[in-house]
Amino acid sequence: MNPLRIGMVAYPGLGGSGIVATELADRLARMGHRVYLFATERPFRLPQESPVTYIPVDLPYYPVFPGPLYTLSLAGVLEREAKRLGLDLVHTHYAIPHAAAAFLAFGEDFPLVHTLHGTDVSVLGMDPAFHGPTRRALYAARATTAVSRALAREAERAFGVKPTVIHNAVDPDRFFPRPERKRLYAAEGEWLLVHASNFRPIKRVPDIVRAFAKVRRRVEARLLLLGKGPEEGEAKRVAEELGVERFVTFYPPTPHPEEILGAADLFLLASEEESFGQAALEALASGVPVVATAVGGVPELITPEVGRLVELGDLEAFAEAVLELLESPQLPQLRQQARAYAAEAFHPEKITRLYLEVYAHALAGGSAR
Ligand code: GMT
Repeated sequence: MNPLRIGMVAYPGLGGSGIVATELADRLARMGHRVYLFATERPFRLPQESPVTYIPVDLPYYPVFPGPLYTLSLAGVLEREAKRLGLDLVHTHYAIPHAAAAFLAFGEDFPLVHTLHGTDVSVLGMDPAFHGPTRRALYAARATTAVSRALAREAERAFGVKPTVIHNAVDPDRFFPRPERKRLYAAEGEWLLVHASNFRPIKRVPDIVRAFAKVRRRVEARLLLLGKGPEEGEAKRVAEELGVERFVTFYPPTPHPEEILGAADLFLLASEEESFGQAALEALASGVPVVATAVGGVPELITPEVGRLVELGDLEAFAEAVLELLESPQLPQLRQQARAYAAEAFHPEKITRLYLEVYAHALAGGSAR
């Protein structure tokens, strides 16, 4: 394929959709494509030396409006810059409001690709305030993709589109085992259990603390909660109530989660909704088996060779699964399997090729339906 001029639209913050978009943009640019990343801030995961060009989306303030008009500002900058830069296609990540903004900017006569990530379909996508314009925009696009088969099914029901399933990628040269770092986070003889997220209610961080308290009754362990968000206070309160606060470390978001993940013994994910689970994939690549709730697309990622799945809300089963793995003589083998599986099945080169196939389909006049 000849080098393309690609406009990528993403949220720049700590969310998984922004990480996926930024890493894809970086990889495509390193392959020789010209990639322009549109966001309200420079994405925190975009390396300084990246060949990707960051295009700021300004949010002009006018007192007549009740708030900044992000959708309209994005549409304006996309329309203007696409002409100036001669973009071949625009690829948005997270449909709300990115799909509608791109539709406003280009209508149907431009190659638009939209990647659905999760709550843009299940929560915000179902909100009557956003559903109509989002459905219209997705339906008119040349292609949509979804990060799991579970999410693709949900999107088909919600919006009538047929997304191509492309799982997320992980870079095995960045996420790899770092057992020598474990002593930085856990005392001698303690197992190190890690969770990383934006601590939103759907992540059920307090449930992780409750399950951890059960684990602590049987083995020496430390829980490291990496991230920040609305449930941090509740997670601290539960840790105090259960008397395990001394063994729970709250660690602020870092641009280098690989340094912590690589040191862990297990990764824990107790979400009530999860279309994929990017942090769990990063843990696997770091050689860290995962215990997770069997929701959304998580079963597409966590197989018995690399972790355990439990029913949502069954904290007894969650703690038992953690203990079973910690006490299993198979744990070193699971670690190796996790690493090999993530590095092979979710390698960025493989995933980037799949996106390029979707681009080719969009450029050839394809349809999202
Ligand atoms: O959909 C969201 O809740 C936000 C989004 C994000 O930006 O973090 O998360 C989703 O996209 C990630 C990247 O594809 C997935 O790894 C997460 O599983 C997914 N979150 C949910 O489905 C709750």
